[in-house]
Amino acid sequence: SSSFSTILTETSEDIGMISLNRPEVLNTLNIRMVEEIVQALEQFDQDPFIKVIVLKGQGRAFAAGADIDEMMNKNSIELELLNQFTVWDRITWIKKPIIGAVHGYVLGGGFELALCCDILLSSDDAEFGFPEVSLGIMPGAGGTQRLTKLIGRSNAMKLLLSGERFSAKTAKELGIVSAAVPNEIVVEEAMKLARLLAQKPSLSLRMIKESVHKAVDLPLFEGMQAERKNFYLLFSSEDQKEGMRAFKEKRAPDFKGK
Ligand code: CO8
Repeated sequence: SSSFSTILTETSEDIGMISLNRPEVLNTLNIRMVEEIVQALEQFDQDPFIKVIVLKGQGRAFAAGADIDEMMNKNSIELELLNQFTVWDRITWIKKPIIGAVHGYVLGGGFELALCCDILLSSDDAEFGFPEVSLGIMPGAGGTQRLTKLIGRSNAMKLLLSGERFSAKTAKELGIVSAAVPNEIVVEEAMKLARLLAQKPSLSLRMIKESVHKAVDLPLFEGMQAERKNFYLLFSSEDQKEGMRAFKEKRAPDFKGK
């Protein structure tokens, strides 16, 4: 949409792509940019023709963190009243799969944005890290929570307390990214995966995504109850009937997304 000034959006068939576009400052996330990213996510989420969303950065980085210029002179009360993280919270409500294709610097708030993606693919030259500690602050957009739930307390402590940058190879070993591939093909790989997911019945994708999020948030028993309800719900979809009928008839299913 042309109303955005800090990001680019485009569609490729049923895939929506969002590109962070302040390359001259390594896509540092100012308030405007976060608002635009979230608006674009919501627009794609509401668009019936879009099935999967890909998020990436233009230039030599995914994002080098929050905009230090914008933060440096703020005080606690200004931040409390600004309440900027409610915008971030809206990412939690996006129902369609978000695939992050990251490269170059993935730091601070940029890393937190990457951790909001459902699947992360990385270029093999990407550098990750939470440098906040060296600025006298700490992550504020979910970094301490999401990273810890993803890789466990000990590894998260080391990375968050030291602020050290680490490689895509380490990110792969820690399970932060599902693959690290050459820079030239990271977006292509993300699109390939997006196209694969886009062929699946979208209600299944939706219920699976929701259930995996519950697994992160809830105790096992409650997560199991939530999973079961979503499982039952899918038996009201036409795609469930079609999927199983196609299996029996030994033909390819024709999913309608309902
Ligand atoms: N904020 C503001 N400007 C930045 C930032 C940033 N985070 N990162 C880079 N820039 C600017 C540089 O100042 C520079 O501008 P100029 O040309 O005017 O000097 C331009 O981007 C290019 O950067 P460099 O010249 O420094 O490029 P290098 O390749 O030499 O270095 C680095 C790249 C290593 C990424 C380096 O720029 C760097 O260390 N950047 C800061 C990284 C950082 O500390 N990030 C964490 C910020 S704090 C944070 O994210 C808190 C999150 C809290 C919640 C999120 C709310 C949105």
